Amino acid sequence: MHPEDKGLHALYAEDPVTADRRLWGREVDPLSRRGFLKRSSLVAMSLALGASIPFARFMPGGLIPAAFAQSDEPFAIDGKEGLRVLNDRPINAETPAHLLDDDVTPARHMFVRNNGLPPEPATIDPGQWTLEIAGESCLTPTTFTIAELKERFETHSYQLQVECGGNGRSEFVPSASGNQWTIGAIACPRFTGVRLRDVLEACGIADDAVYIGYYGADRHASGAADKEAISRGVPMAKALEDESLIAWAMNDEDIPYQNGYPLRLVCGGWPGSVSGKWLKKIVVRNQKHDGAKMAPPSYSVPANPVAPGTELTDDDYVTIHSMPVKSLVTFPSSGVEHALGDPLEVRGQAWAGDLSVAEVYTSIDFGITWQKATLKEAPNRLAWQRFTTQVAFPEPGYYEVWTRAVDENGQSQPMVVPGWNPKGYLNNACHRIAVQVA
Ligand SMILES: Nc1nc2c(c(=O)[nH]1)N[C@H]1C(S)=C(S)[C@@H](COP(=O)(O)O)O[C@H]1N2
Ligand SMILES: [Mo]
Repeated sequence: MHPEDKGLHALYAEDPVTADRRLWGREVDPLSRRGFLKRSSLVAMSLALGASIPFARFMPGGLIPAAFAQSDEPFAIDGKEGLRVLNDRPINAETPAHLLDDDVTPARHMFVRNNGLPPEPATIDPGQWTLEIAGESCLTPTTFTIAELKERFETHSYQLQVECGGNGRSEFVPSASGNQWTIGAIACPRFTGVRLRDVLEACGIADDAVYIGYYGADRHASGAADKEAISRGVPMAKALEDESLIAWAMNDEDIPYQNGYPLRLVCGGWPGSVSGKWLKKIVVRNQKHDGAKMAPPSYSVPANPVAPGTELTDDDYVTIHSMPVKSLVTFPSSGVEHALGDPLEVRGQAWAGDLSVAEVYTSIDFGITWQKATLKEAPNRLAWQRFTTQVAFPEPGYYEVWTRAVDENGQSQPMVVPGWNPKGYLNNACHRIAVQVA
């Protein structure tokens, strides 16, 4: 049996160093690690945490305290602040949860997910930039400048979720290759542009149109000039929604370079990969788009649940459409110290892809009991929703605040990592923060 097939708990018992690297990308303090091997090691775990764990009796075996997941690595990406860099070639960087506390994600805090080599900044001239609309199901292929888009079509603004399909990948066991996103490949800024629908209709959509695909100005990581890094798309119904935008602005400013300046597609609520950056061309297709990273296993999951580690063939997969329900505690940040007696104000964001979020709950006893939070409505469809709640702690010690959202169809976030899949997509397990109550 491959060591990865035994599950994390077994791997910790056998080879804790490898298990740490798999889970955290580094080795953790041995004292901390020893703590979660067995419940009998509670003393060691409490020592490492510097506090007792009042709800220890409810703590799932093998649970690694959220307090151990913190990292304050330095970084430097032009125009970005506070992001955790996962890869610098190409640049991939995620946002710590506490920097997602704004209702509208500021540009400096929006994550970056690059598949290839972005166009050189010096080669980008928004005055010269063109967008070509073509494809076998486009009746009148047309090329627009950005000025022409602004002039010919009505301008719309929406706050839209962009979440990478691989957000949460780091928690899958056996681990999936790719950027080890933890929770921060999500943002919800406000985009301004024209409706994709208006532009496509102006160019004539043939009756046989089923899909659109995008092409960006970035190139494949190999540097090959004729090879796309990524060229994905959405079915016609998603493309024609009011909120699907060809955007030139984010939060009333130019879109940041790393997020697709000067023009990008935004189809909110679906894997971020459908929202093409540095947008140059859109094709209307009479078949499912077949650009780079459209075929399985990219942005695809098994049509039916599979055992972790199962090998699949292309026919076993379906392409991901809407992202699942999810939530994040954005205040306080994990590891906060709190005085016993005062209730702790907890707030965060919740979203559910194409759907709205109906309820958000928090738990301080490892998911045994749940308290309903106050939830705001979204400013528009496909934007995340703010939740707030007050949490009271019964005695001093180490706590975790867990948060769980439920979508309008009654689907809840799972408490543990859901449906293993080869590429590590769609992990919408509950978010947890550590709180030390003294
Ligand atoms: N042209 C182009 N568009 C792209 C990508 C890319 O590498 N090139 N990455 C996609 C992926 S996988 C995601 S998750 C989102 C991320 O958007 P962001 O980098 O602005 O956060 O952009 C998508 N659009
Ligand atoms: Mo992505």
